[in-house]
Formats: sequence, structure tokens, C-alpha cells
Amino acid sequence: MKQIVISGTGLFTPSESISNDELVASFNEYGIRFNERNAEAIERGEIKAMGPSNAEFIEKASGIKSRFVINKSGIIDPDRLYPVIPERSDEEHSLQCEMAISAINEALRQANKTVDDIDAVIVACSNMQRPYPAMSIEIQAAMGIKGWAFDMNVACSSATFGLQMATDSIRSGSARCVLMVNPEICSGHLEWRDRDCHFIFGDVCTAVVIESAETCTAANSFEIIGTKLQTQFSNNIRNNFGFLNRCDDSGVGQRDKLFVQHGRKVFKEVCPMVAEQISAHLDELSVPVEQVKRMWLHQANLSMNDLIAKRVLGRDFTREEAPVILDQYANTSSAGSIIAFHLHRDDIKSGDTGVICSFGAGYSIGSIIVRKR
Ligand code: CO8
Repeated sequence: MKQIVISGTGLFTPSESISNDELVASFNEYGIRFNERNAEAIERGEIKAMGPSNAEFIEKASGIKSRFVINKSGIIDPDRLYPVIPERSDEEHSLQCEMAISAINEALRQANKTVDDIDAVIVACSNMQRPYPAMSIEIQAAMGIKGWAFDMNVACSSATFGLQMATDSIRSGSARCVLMVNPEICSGHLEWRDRDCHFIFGDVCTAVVIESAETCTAANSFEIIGTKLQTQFSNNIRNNFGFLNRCDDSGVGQRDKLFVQHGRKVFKEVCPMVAEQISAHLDELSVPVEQVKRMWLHQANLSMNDLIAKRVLGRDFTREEAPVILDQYANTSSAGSIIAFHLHRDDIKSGDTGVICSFGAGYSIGSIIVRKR
């Protein structure tokens, strides 16, 4: 079977970051103003008073200390609490395209490739900023790439599902070298006025070059020795925003049109599924767990990752074995495990094995077992 490799990765990080203290200060000010404005209705029991958020709770419950965002001023404006992102003309690059170009250029440099070597672009992320034309086709045109492109969405698991699509395409001969890109603008579909989730997400873009080992000239590359995907329907992470919204006026602008989750249930149900999938995947590939030197896990919650890593490895582990980026980046949906892989792989030795794994809404789980060449 054709050997497929990851030969480069790239990361675009927005210039603005919000600490938990800053986030909580503006949220609490919004809450005070909300409660004052609605004092009578709250008194009558018609509206629920907003409770305060707490920076200590956030770090303890999630491990998140800060998040990068495309626009900070709108999110921390206590009269607003959501980003200001001006619309652009159809002649300008869209925001997702702009983020992607920056990440792609770094990934191409690492892979020692030019745009002429690429013949497919997959944009895989939680939300496209428009339905069509596909974001991937705009990015393809902006980069001057020939061939084909398409968008796909499997929420937080989009990148690992995208990696399998890229691997399958190269193996079947429909592409030689694929760019898989994850431009996540989570700040646009997060309810920053809900204390249960206002701290969870950040914005970022990652890009990965996938190609056949025969064409690879990168200084460092990882062979993809196996990909495994799993989905199981759940309403515990849901967003009802969509093009049918305007067809029922009563639902427009309601809370369910942004990210909603039952965090505790997600935690309880998803952790065992993820650990079982990784263990089963290693077994299928006859890779003893002792050979796993690193787990680049989806970055949603520190306790979740610690639980999964401990279950898979069957022992206590060091931070180097399951690196954390969510402290600085928060949950960046599909990009999280790729950021971890991008930032924490230079010390991996030739022959060492690792696992890239994502999990999230759907439910969806993707594991990619890789070996340093
Ligand atoms: N400050 C103070 N108190 C708070 C806050 C806050 N900010 N938030 C909640 N509380 C309160 C709650 O109201 C609750 O109070 P009470 O007991 O009186 O009801 C108490 O603290 C405990 O709340 P929780 O039970 O919710 O707290 P947890 O310990 O469970 O922590 C977490 C909450 C961090 C959300 C945790 O449950 C978690 O991380 N779960 C897993 C989440 C996860 O992995 N989700 C994946 C979703 S991402 C995905 O799939 C992609 C979707 C697409 C991207 C969307 C982009 C926007």
C-alpha cells in the first residue's frame, strides 16, 4: 500500500488575546447592567438574573487561561459581548481565506512544496462563514492552486476526518498532494453572554500538507500508519443556526442558534469512547501502547485529556507525552490537536509513534496514528 505522510503544518494565531480576568470583568459588568435593566421583571420571576462568572472556576474546570480572538474590543465591551467583524466586499478575501493563506504558507515552507505541487484543498472546520461558493475554492484561487477543492464540517473532529479524506484521495490516486486547512472563527458562534460557555473557545487557523512518501522532500515528516473515524448521534453539543431560521420568525435570534452544550454529559460520555477508540486503533495496527511517545489530543478540557491519556497509556504520564495548548488557545475546535502537533513534535525521534486525536459534536471521534520517519 502507498505510504502517505504529513510533510508540513502551519499555524495562524490572531494578534489579540483575552485573559480570563479580562473576560470575567466585562462579563460581570454586562451581568450587573442586565440585572439593573431588568430588575422589575427579575423581581416578578419573569427573567432569570445573570450570575457572575469567575476566573478561578474557569481555570479549575477547564484548564483555560486565555484565548486568541479575531476581535477583542467587541467581546470585552460590556454593552456588547460579541466580536466586531466588518463584512467585506465580494472582491476582497474573506476572513477565513485570509487566515488560511497565512497558515498554508507556513505549511508549504515546512513541506518544501510550492502551490504547483498541490492539487487539492480541503477546508475542514466547525463553521463556514458562508454556504457558497465553497471557502476551499476561494482559498484555492487565492493561492493559485489547480485541481479541486471542497468544504467539510464534522465540528471539533473536522481535521482528523479531513486527514482521512486526504489520505484516501492520495491512496486512490485522485490527488498527489493535499492541503487540509482548519480556519476556526469560534468567537462568531459562541454565546459570550452565557457564563456556562463564555470562556471555552478561541480563534485560530491550522494547515497540513499530506502527500505520498515518494514525493516527500521535507526535512521532517510523519508517516500516517492508520486513520480511524467514529460517529454517534448526540444532541449534547448542538447549534441550530441555519438557512431555514428565517422561515420561523419565532426562533430568530434565540439561544439555540449559537453553541449550546451539556458539558458534564459530554465529559462523561465522550472520554471513555475516545480512550476505547485509540486503544482499539492501536490494537488493529499491532502497535503496542508502550511505543506511543506522544498524544496530540483535541484541546477542549484539561481534565478530559488527562483522563483519556491515563486510560490509554494505563499509567501516569508526563506533560510532554500529552502536550497542552488549550491554556493559551482555549478550545479552537478542529484546530486544537493540530496546534498541539505543530508546536510539540520537534523532539520526536525517527521511529517514534504518536496519536493525533479529536473528539466533539456529533458525537465524532477521529484518531490518526503517525510515525516519525
Ligand atoms: N463562572 C462561575 N460559575 C460557573 C461558570 C463560570 N464561568 N460556568 C458555570 N458555572 C457554575 C454552573 O452554573 C454550575 O453551578 P450550579 O452547580 O449551581 O448549577 C457550576 O458552576 C458547575 O458547572 P458545570 O457542571 O457546568 O461545570 P463543569 O465542572 O462540568 O465544567 C465545562 C464545565 C468546562 C464546560 C466542562 O463540563 C467541560 O469541559 N465539558 C466537556 C466539554 C467539551 O469537550 N465539549 C466539546 C465541545 S466543542 C465541539 O464539539 C465543537 C463544537 C463546535 C465549535 C463551537 C464554537 C463556538
